[in-house]
Amino acid sequence: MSQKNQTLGEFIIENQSSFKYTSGELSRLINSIRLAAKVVNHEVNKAGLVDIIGTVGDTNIQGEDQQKLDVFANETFIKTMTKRNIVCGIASEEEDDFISINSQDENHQNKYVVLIDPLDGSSNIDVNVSVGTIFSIYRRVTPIGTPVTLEDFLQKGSQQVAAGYIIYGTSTMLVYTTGHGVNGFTLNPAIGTFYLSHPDMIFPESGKIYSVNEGNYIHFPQGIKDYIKYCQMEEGDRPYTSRYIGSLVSDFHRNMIKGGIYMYPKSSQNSNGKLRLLYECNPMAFLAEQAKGKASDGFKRIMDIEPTELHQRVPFICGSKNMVETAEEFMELAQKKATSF
Ligand code: P6P
Repeated sequence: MSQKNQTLGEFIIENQSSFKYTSGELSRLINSIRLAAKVVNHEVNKAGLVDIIGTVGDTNIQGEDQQKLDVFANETFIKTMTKRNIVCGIASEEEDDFISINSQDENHQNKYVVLIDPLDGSSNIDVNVSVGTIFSIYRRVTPIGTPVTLEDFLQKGSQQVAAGYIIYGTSTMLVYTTGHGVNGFTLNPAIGTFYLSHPDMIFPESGKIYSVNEGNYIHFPQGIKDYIKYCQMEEGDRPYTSRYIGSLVSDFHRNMIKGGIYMYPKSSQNSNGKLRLLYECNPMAFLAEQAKGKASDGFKRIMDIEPTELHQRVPFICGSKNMVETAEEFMELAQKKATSF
């Protein structure tokens, strides 16, 4: 049983035996993500100062080329995982194609592939709103010893062995699951150590918060419009409160703690929605289900969707189980009405 104030390192060691593939490789992989998270956190936290300290030509105070933070985050996570000879392939929102990692001393002997959104919500950096990194981990399905193929990445979310996010907010947290519940670790920046601060995180079955960009309301499917109007009605525990940060990790994290629902539906502008299945929706869906919440595209469980493309988008509804199920009921009712004429 995990106890509060355990360090992430102690937690990984203690729980390694509960993970069915106990080669220690996954532990080393989570540790490499932890290290990269601390490096990115350092840069994100001083982002507001970049214009001050980085005003000397195109280089920053360290004399390095000025980099956009999402490019920096991408390079940091890729370099950290590559150098430690832990994964055989990486796919990133910032990379058009997947990267095959031919480990130096072994030929593609590693078993895991990682898909990552290195800095989700990075447009919020300029206005000092919290952002996040999202990661998803699978075992490869093609033969060990051969270069990874697209097939290793186009796996259903139900095949994930681990998933998580780092939220760079008022405090920096790493929240992840290996299929045995969800645990949250808060960084003590003074000593660079993550401590178990939120053991066994659970979505409240219901909540009073709905998160959606209502600026797109007129473009939403009728079922989503009907659900939003339901949230706004004076009845029972409603109206709910609308909270939308514009940063998936932040909205998800708050809703997991307080209870709520996040929606990024398809619209006439985004025919499949905006969020990416493989490195945004699937990892957040794994966390949601492990925290007794739910995640669907409005009709189908996110983790049952058969991927067809690396950067494919899907509609995304995720959060407290009862709220997601109510939204799905509105989607189903609207679809029935539309097809009954
Ligand atoms: P919009 C950030 O770009 C992101 O991928 C999510 O983190 C966030 O919830 C959503 O897009 C915001 O998109 O269209 O509402 O600005």
